[in-house]
Amino acid sequence: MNDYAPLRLHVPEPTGRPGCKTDFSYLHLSDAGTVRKPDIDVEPADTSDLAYSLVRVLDEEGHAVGPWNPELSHEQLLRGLRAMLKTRIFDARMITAQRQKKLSFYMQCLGEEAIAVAHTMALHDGDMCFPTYRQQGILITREYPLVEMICQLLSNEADPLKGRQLPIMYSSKAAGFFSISGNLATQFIQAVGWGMASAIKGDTKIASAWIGDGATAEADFHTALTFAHVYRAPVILNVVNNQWAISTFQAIAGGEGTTFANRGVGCGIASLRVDGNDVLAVHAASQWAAERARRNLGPSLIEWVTYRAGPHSTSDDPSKYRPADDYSHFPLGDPIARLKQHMVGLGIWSEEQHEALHKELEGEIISAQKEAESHGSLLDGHVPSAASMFEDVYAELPEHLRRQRQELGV
Ligand SMILES: Cc1ncc(C[n+]2csc(CCOP(=O)(O)OP(=O)(O)O)c2C)c(N)n1
Ligand SMILES: [Mg+2]
Repeated sequence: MNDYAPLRLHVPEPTGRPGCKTDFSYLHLSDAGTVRKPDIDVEPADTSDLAYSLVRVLDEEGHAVGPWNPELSHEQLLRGLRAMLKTRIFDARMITAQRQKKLSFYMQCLGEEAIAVAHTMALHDGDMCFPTYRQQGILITREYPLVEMICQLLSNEADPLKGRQLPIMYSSKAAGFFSISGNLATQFIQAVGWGMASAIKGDTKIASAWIGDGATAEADFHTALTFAHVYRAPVILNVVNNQWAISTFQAIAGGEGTTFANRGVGCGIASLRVDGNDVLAVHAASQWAAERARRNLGPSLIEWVTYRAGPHSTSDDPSKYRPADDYSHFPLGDPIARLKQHMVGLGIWSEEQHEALHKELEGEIISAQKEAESHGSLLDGHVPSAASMFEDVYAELPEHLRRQRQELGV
């Protein structure tokens, strides 16, 4: 006989479910301006307090406070606001186009716009991003042509990827946007490898890797951290903790008893946990990490705390697994509203200007959409010809594929 109770497992649960309001106290927030900013040559082990607190710059009134204030110029603030708003309007229009059956699938980044936009603003042209499907803000900030993005979404005759990728899985070497892979977490090992190659070549370009909270449970995440640490690869490791991985809560991927930022510290990587809905904090932390990478001080891992405000994709209904109004109670607010409040407080922005910018961007997106649709959409069947599947793989088409192509008559 022994006096032990039967063994049991712990299965994490979210603090809210449909009909039961979320208790967001699990987030462990810090007040704006209270978290220290270490020198860029900080020892990774000396960042463990930063992996548990939350870097924030914008306070409740929209003032920029504390050591992480990046002191952006008015032009930079406006550039950030513009790119975030453009991303949001673009997403909204593409969801409508998907509902109209012009495209097969879409994924929005509602509520997470600040992360991709302000991070990109802190990078240099030529730095390579290895994004997931929720960083369309990178392309928009780098002013990649909207028409090409929409042609990719429509899988039409002018799709630069010839219909070979799921909509939203863009690819542009020139824009420093590595081909998106549907296989989660592959971005991390590829980015570390690219950064290592950049160092081996003696180049000055750095890599930026992206992953979601859920995908950190993949082995590739951990492999990437080991390589990044061992070789001090010039890479920024971004973990976007938007609280959800489709219908599973972030605690299921291991965010309950520790933080995702703390994974980095445990691997010997300088790490920060940052308010992802605070565009100024995102810019400052990204710049800090980029500078470390550029000066051969090694990788940095940043956990961006944010909230996936919309459904996972056009194939998801989140009201089945979380309170429908959850986002309106998220304590870090909305990134666009917060930057707008800051700019209005500075006296450089107004409601009227905001409305005018909204109209202007909407007009730009509508005309890009019209032009893209003139090349076809799923509705009219103007999709790349079947012949294109035989192209771009072999320098000389092998005999058996030549025969298959003949059989198809294309
Ligand atoms: C290796 C792998 N496993 C599972 C999937 C299916 N899948 C696609 S997105 C997703 C959720 C990912 O959540 P997270 O990493 O938190 O990113 P988020 O969607 O929240 O941005 C899953 C499970 C996949 N594409 N690849
Ligand atoms: Mg997620």
